Amino acid sequence: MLEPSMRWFGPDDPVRLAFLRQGGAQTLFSSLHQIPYGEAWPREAIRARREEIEAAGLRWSVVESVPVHEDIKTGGGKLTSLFANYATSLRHLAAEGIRTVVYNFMPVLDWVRTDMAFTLPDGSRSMRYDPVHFAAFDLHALQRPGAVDDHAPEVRDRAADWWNGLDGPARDRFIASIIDVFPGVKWNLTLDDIRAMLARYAGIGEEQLRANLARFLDAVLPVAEECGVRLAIHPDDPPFPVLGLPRIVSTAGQLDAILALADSPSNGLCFCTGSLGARPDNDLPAMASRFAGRIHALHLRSTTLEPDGSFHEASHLEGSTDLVAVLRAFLAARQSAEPVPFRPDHGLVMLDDLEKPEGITPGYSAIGRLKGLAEIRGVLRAIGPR
Ligand code: CS2
Ligand code: MN
Repeated sequence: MLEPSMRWFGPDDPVRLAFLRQGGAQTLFSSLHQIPYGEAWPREAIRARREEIEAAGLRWSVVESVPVHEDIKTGGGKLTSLFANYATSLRHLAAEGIRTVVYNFMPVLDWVRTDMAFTLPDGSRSMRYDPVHFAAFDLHALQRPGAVDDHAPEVRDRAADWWNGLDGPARDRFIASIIDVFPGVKWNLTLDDIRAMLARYAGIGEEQLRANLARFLDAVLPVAEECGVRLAIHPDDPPFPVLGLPRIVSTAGQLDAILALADSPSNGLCFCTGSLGARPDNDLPAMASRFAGRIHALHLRSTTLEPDGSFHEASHLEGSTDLVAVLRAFLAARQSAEPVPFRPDHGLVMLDDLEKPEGITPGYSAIGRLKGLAEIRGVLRAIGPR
């Protein structure tokens, strides 16, 4: 009922297909990162990727992601052709047999961390979010108008101290690690690019962003339904507002509101415990149970919440989220026998990966993810249906 999967970034991924299969994956989450956001995916390119995956003895179960262009999120620009292109991509994917499509609706940035190499007590490395460091980015690097109102005075003081302690190269490295970590692509964005992107959201609050999502779904869901594609929205990471931007995929109430936009199996969720778990008021087992029927893909990871509002990514079975409880709740509530692909959402950097000179795609180490996958498969063997 749950299919073990891994993410694969395509031919440029330093982790080879065979390794993912050896690690226990049966299917893959993959995307065509070479295609610019907003363009239609040609069927031939989809077929080539599918065949490459199948030649390695795996199956392409989930597209993560067909990205949503910023114009769709802001509601400005050539929406008619963007919607048509998205629908074409869905048709072409369905024609090649790939019917689960993850997307997100996070304005401007994908996931945000402030330390991409946070060393844990055992020497393995994780990624961390620290509100003080993020405030330093917002106030001192970006110098966003209005930022001062979004951080508590004590956080602002600590942010200034921390920023003043960094030299020029350290500041540059820190800035790059925040603004240019979109999965699978490198845009060489500058602070000015981010300022321009942020400016487009002036006046867009939660209601307007949800209306823009509704408009997107109105346009593409009929096509998704017709060709049997299930869209699965990925939660916001982190699941609270950043840079003064609205958030609409962070809480149970917000997920309810999205599902209510269209009562259709094509309007579904990618349930990411790593993202949702960074909020202490998200009860993940309860949410996994409540949304079980509309969850089309699972990202499994745990987050350790620290007392000051920081968090870091934990080993899969440790941290603040009880993944065993989440899986029990999901399996108990899920009615359909249709398999749901799950992947370890990120992994720690450990063992030989710590010494790889070429570095590791943030979050997507081979060994740390394989450890996570193996642990989760063990849990499922013990608690899951045979
Ligand atoms: C992913 C997301 O790497 C990750 O953290 O979970 O970036 C995810 O791929 C996108 O947000 C989905 O569109
Ligand atoms: Mn995720």
